[in-house]
Amino acid sequence: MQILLNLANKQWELLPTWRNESGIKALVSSQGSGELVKLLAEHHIEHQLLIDDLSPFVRAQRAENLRSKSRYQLPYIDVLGGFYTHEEINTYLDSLPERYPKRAQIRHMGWSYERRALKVLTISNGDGRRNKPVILIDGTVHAREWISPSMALYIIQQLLDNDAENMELLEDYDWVIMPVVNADGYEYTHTDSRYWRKTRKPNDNIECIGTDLNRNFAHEWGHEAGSSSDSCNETYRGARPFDQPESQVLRDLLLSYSGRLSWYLSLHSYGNYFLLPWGYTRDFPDNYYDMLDVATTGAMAIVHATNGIYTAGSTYHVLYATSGDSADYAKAVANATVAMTMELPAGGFSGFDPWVSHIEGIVTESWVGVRAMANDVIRRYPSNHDHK
Ligand code: 0X9
Ligand code: ZN
Repeated sequence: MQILLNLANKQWELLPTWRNESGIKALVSSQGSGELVKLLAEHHIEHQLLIDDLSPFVRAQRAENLRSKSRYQLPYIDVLGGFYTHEEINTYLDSLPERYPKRAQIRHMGWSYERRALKVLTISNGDGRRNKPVILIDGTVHAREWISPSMALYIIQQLLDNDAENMELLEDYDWVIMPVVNADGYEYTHTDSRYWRKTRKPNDNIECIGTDLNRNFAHEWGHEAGSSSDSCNETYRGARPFDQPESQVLRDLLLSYSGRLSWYLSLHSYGNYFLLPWGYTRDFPDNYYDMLDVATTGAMAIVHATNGIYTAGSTYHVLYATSGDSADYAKAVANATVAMTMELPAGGFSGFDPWVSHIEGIVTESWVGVRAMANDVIRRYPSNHDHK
């Protein structure tokens, strides 16, 4: 395990994609595979080649996606019918205020490093009441986690199109949704490299590109245990906190709601986890057990609906140490009452690449959880009606 962990993220881009008590499945670049096999043999680690070349699989998925998407005409999209690019998602978002003039509002928050427009949607019930408390959801902080923007889009459609069922969620709360934070990385996974995680901004060390946005936030930034100072590593934290335009935008968005941010939910994949602060320390925030109750409500709703199993707890304890991630920042600095990372279910070969035909099952199941948690948050932290 230690040998593999030492190799992970290093020169061969080793990506552990799955593990249990008896084995580990990993993805490695073609240049590195020979040397990896040699090293495993030297250390007497039993191993087996599962797939020699993953590119036919990636191409097959790409073809499935393009075929399925071609049935729809922008700006209308079918969230369940494909994975959409950043540009397609922006076109869809931009169409919403026209369709829902009283209920949907788009804010252009800034630009990615490669100058893609970073947009945020606010959904309300249209009653004109200002300064309601807020549920803030982001997606695609990590580029390859494609089910994340799909889930953000599904939530948008539930709140806007399925209003009869979901209007109560908007009675005293506004929802703020940013489906794609890491726009450049996400685009790159569509065009060049399906398993890219980080941003696309070059580093001083010209060999390696990109920073892990979820290690670039200023709260307890830079701990060696939860992030890397090596720009070639997948959890590279950047040279300084917030030296990425995309994390600056998410920071500004979070701070603009501090004081009325009841729930911050960051959509990632994969692993079926509800992860709570802190990531950087074994200690717990003051209201940890309230947050855990909310997460448990989500886990219970999902297990009742589909038998899907989620684990809830602090990132440090149930996953691994992280430092400088957005949930810790939202809790500590933007004063989120509940801050949470949701690791959606795995799909496909690597876990990051569900087939188009699997989107519906994942997002409908996850919506059961998100809806139950939203109701729980709304019940626990009722809005102050004096804000007019
Ligand atoms: O490592 C991460 O950034 C997240 N996992 S992922 O596999 N999607 O990369 C988990 C971050 C969770 N951190 C907090 N909730 N504080
Ligand atoms: Zn992630």
